[in-house]
Amino acid sequence: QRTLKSEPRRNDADTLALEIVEKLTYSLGKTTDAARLHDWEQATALAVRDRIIDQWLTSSRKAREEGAKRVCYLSMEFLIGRLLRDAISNLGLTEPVSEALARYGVELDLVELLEPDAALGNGGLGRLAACFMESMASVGIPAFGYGIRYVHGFFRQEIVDGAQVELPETWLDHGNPWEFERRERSFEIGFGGKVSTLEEPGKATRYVWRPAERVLAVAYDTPVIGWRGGHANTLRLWGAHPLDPILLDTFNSGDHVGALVESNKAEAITRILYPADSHQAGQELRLRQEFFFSSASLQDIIRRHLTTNESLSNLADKVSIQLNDTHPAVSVAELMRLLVDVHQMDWDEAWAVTRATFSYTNHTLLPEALETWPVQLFERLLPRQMQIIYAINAEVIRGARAERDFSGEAVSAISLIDENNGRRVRMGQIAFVGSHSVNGVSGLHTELMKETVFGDLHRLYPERIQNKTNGVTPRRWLLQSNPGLTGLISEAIGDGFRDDIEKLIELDPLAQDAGFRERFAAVKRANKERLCAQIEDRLATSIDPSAIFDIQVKRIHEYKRQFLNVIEAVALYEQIRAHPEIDWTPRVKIFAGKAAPSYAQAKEIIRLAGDVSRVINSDPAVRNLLKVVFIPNYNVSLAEIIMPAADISEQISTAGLEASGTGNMKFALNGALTIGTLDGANVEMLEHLGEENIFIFGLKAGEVAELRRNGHTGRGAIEEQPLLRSALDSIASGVFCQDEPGRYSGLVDAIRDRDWWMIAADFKAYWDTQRRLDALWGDRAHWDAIAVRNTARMGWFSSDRAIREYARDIWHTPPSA
Ligand code: 26W
Repeated sequence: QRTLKSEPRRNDADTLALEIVEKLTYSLGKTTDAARLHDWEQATALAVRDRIIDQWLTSSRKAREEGAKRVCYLSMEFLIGRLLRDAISNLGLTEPVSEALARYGVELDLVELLEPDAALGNGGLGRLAACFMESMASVGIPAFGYGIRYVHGFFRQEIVDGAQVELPETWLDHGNPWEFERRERSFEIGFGGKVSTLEEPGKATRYVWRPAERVLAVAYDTPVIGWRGGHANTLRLWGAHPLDPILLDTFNSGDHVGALVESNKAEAITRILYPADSHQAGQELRLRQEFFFSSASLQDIIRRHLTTNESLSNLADKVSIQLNDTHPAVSVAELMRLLVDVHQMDWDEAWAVTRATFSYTNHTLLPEALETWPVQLFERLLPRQMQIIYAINAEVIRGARAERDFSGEAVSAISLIDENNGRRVRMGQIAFVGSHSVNGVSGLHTELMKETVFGDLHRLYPERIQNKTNGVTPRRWLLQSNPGLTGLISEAIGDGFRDDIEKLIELDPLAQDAGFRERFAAVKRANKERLCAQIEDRLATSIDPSAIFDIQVKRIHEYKRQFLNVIEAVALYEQIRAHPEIDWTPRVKIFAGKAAPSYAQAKEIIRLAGDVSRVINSDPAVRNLLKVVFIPNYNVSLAEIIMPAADISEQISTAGLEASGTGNMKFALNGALTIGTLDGANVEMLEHLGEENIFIFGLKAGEVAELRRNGHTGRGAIEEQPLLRSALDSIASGVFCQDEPGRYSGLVDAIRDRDWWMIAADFKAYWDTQRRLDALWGDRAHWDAIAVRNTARMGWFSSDRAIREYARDIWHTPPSA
């Protein structure tokens, strides 16, 4: 098999101009005169896409011919963002494409802005999956990402009268040039129905599942191109379609709506992304989504395996399936069903194959986020999988009793069924026992997994849990989003860091070079001006780029403590008013992030940030010394503008609760100073940066746990700290919401009466650390030196490093780059 283009393509502007105009003419039917910016965007994407396809076909053929082991990354979410700039940059085409377009008076930067974000994820977990896809392609690991093609991705956030409003997102409205529908790659997915048995003399009983409902899963493929175009992998997202598009008999009998009911029900499965990232929705449709994409992916994996292998016995030698949290954990039962019921493998062998094939990553310890399903619902929707779970459970418990003397409480702790809360299936337990490796996403998180949620399973299988600290792709999060800094680094240390990001360490000595520091600061200043323009544009608020930009962007959640940050803003505001004689350091506090639609407290925090910003920003007494800004609709594209523009990165979760964080890495890589707790990957950042280069404060995870055990409330801390007391009094008494003075009394009472998230407990340490940063800002040489060292020392936090560790320790797949 040969690709059509056996000659390597030329990468000069002439060739690209020709190719782009060819697409404009023959694919879009437009002349260069009539073309609008949107047409140029489509034509550019199509021209670039051809080059990706060349590499894609080559990579797929190579993997097939070599019979290479493949990684299958099963994830309910892929938070990709835009792809055009990523593709152009990874193919090394930024200059020729810009030049080609410039010949027609078109600016590449403007063209890129027209692409909608692919927002098929909520936050950290989904963005990590996207970074991992890019890194697997860059490192040269043959891989498939498997997920769901949501018609509506993550909702668009608007702030109306101060409150978050959710609007549907429609990324597919104008087509998607990056995806290929593969109608021939489709599988039937069943739901409900009955299980019957077949007895044959001398043979084990066979189980046959006859689903009551069936839908079709159709593959939509997107190529993912790695750095320097060396390798391309496939992101395969499943769309749900009805087996019969319309029930003609029903239609002909006059029931025109009823004729479409089944079709609508099928398509509903992949219509919408659930927008909660910390509370289990617990709805049937969500379980349907999970099973739908798990089963489709497994059927596809088995089909591919059997085209080149005689049996499924060696499945684990040829594929490694990574479960991205528990959302695809039903895969453990479904693979068992496919192996035993459909392919007639013996149970014990199937169980060994299953465990050798799967591995599982946990991304959260929050009890309310751990997935469990009512046995009744599970049984009704997936009757055969439920039987298999019971059988696995019996075996695990038998082993625990026999080999490790487990009994009583220890047995119920490891059981796949929670008997204490109305019988529920525990997806974490299933993922754990069905995998040969279970990993956390930072050192601290992994240790806490062993001590808390998986304590008993860890005692039963002490070798199974390991750590794989997260990383972020330096292509998107430095080279593409911060071209100014990238250019400066190249001038200083050459281009080696583009291929090996750990070479950034060569910048370290330049922290002592005043000339370099000034150029570094000038890049930061330009990035801040770019953000100012965005804020001016979106909010009609003007901010001063010479102030400290203190930024917290992430999902809104109590444990992430945006509230603590807002309280500090209020306290600072009051101090500035009370002491106008002091030489305050000008600061802009910037927030962005979405609240889950059903998360009332998170929505109140958004509202409070807006209320506080209105009062502070319009008070002449603060003379621009303090501004507070909430930027609506945070997404990947906005993050690409925000990360390079930060002076301070806020990573202030209650210790023990943020599994890793990845925004923390993006900020520091771009030269922001972190103020943070000893939580998640902040701990490893401290190790790599050195304690002079990161600003750690507050309680440690163990201290939080102890205070909680001792019935801590916020009262003591509030009494001791007049600044905190006064800020809370102002918030509670309606200073920022005079139209409805009681609006925030509930939020404040929660701190006084309980302080579950340790806001009062940590306030003083946080305040003091912020003032240390204020003072440091006055010593700009010192500040800039720390900023340079942050960029220099963050190379380890690349997702390339993380992926190489997964490949070495979990997947056993050799990288080729
Ligand atoms: C069932 C509802 C639900 C949906 C999503 C619960 C939990 C989730 C995710 C696991 C939440 C998540 O995104 N976790 C984040 O994962 C990142 C990548 O590992 C970490 O960096 C973040 O610390 C963690 O919060």
